[in-house]
Parts: sequence; C-alpha cells; structure tokens
Amino acid sequence: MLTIYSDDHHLHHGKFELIDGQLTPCFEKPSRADMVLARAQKVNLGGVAAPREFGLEPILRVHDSGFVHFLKGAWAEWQAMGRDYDMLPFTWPNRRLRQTIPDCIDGKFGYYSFDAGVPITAGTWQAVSSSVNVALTGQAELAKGARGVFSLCRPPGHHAAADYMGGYCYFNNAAIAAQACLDQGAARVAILDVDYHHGNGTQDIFYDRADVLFTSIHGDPRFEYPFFLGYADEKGVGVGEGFNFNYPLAAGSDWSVWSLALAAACRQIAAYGPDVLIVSLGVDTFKEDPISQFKLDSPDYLRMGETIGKLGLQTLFVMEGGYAVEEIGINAINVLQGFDS
Ligand code: SP5
Ligand code: ZN
Repeated sequence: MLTIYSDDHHLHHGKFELIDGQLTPCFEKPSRADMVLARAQKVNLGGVAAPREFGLEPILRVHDSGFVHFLKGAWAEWQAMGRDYDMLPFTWPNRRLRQTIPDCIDGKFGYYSFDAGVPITAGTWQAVSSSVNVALTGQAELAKGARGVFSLCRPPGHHAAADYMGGYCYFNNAAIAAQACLDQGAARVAILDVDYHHGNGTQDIFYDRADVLFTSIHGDPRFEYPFFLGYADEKGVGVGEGFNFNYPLAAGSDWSVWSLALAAACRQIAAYGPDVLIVSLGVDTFKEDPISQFKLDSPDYLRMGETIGKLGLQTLFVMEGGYAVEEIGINAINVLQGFDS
C-alpha cells in the first residue's frame, strides 16, 4: 500500500494542553507521524509519495470560509499584537451567549473552536494545509484505481466541523477527502471512524446528508471526550436520517467487545453499498494509550485491517489519533498490513 506523507507536519508543534487540570506537554506531537512513517518504511508497506498541492477549493467544499480565513490569518494577527508564543482559545459561546463573531483575535478563536486542544503556532497553517493535501493526494490515488492508500495525515482532523476546530484537529482531512470523492462522481461514500474518540466533526458535517454514511466506534461520551456528541441515538436528520451510526463502548473495552461493534459497523457499510470507504484511523484504542481507556493489543490491529479488507471496497486510510508513541507505528501499520493480507 502506498503511503502519502509530508514533512510539513513538523511545523506544527504546540507546547501545552490542559489535561486533568494541568498544563501538560501536547500529546499530539511530531514524533507520532515520524514513528508511523518509520514503521511503514521498515516493513516495506509499499512506497512513500509526497502530496500534491490542491489549494483552498476542496477545503471550502467542507469548511466555512470565515473559519478558513481565520485560521489562515490567525498567526499574523497574533504576532501583530506583539505575541510570539502559542495561541490558545479560552472563551466559548456557550448556551444563551451571543453567536456573533468578535473583532479581536481571542474572541474569534473562541468562536471558531470548542476546546483548548488546538494551539496555533507559526507553522500551524502550513502543517494543516499539507495534512489536507496528504488526504487529497491519497484520494486521487484511489480515484486512479488503487485498492488501498494510506494518507499519513498530521495534524488529525475528525474533531473539526465545518466552522470549528478542537481536539488537536483543524481541518477535517477525512471529510474533505470524502467530499472530493463525491465531487469527482462517486454517488456514496462510507466513513468508518475507529479512533478512540467520537468523530464529532465528521458526524456534524454529514449529519443531514444521505450521500455519506458515517459510522464511529468510540468511548461512550457519558464518560469520554468529546462528551457532547457520539450517543447511539444520533441517527442523522432529514434526508440524512438512517445514515449515521454510533457505537459507544464502555471504558475497558477490549477486542472481544470492540470487534463486535466493528462487525456491526461493517454490516451497515456493506448494506449501504458505497463506491469508496474512508477509514479515520486512530490507534488510541491501544491498551497503553496515555489518554484513553480501551484495551486493544497490537495483534488486534491486524484483525481490524483484515475485517475492513473483507468489505472488498476501495479504501482510503486517513491517520487520526494515537498517543502511545512507542507503539503507534506498529499498531497503525498493522491495520494496513491486515488490510493487504
Ligand atoms: C484526534 C484525537 O484523538 N483527539 C483527541 C483529543 C482529546 N482531548 C482530550 C483529552 C482528555 C484526556 N483525559 C484523560 C486524562 C488521563 N489522565
Ligand atoms: Zn482520538
């Protein structure tokens, strides 16, 4: 399987996030993608290619233009205020607060985010733009006929909605790739989100649509981030009703439980009959993940890939989370090797 990768992700390296009430070094760090790339090369997964440049147009098919231009200009605006350290948001338009866009950078950042897990640094725009290009280059390879392609995106994307960022995610790489498939003639795209956290952004983007099926297996929002979306009764709305499937699982879930949810999601995907499958590939379901509470082990990721492969669909794998850096390469590449087997 071909891997699409850009070194530009190194340009995004936030210093801190809030974990358990403490400013903690960011779990979402450059070494994550470096480890995955090293593993792909070590096992000869199938070559590594650089992304092509797609510009803003495919991003604007999914994201709000005010949001995109905020992100593009944010660092310059921040610097103009004499600040040269990481930007972080700290005030959000909660219930009964005005949904108006303030003039100042701190207000705008709150308006366009839902948590503080999205530091903006000098290189963030370049890194998040390249991450989208990595996804879109993978999609283009799929359109040329590949059975499977791996877009080694960083930063990840599935928590980002049309007009807000959060949870280490800025642009929704998987959603942008899905929309590109549709724009190039696909009738239906299925998304399978196996990241430990619910893909709230992806769900939100396609919630009222029938041309994208969204399925997600994740920590139950009753106890796990992102807390405010990802329940099993979220089925889609309007023409999108019946095209959204959440599989929230209890803390401590291992492969015996997780694999049943995967089988159920795969049945929905097969029944939908998509032209393309996009997998939001997070491996933060791993038993040693520092911020997660599932118990998957490294060999389980081979089984995961095999099961996905049995769907017999052209499949784009888009990298999402996974914070056990020592094993992230083995676990992510195991999925792809399982798929190829
Ligand atoms: C892409 C992705 O995986 N984003 C995840 C964002 C998670 N942010 C909130 C993390 C909360 C961690 N709480 C567990 C603390 C362990 N002591
Ligand atoms: Zn995650």
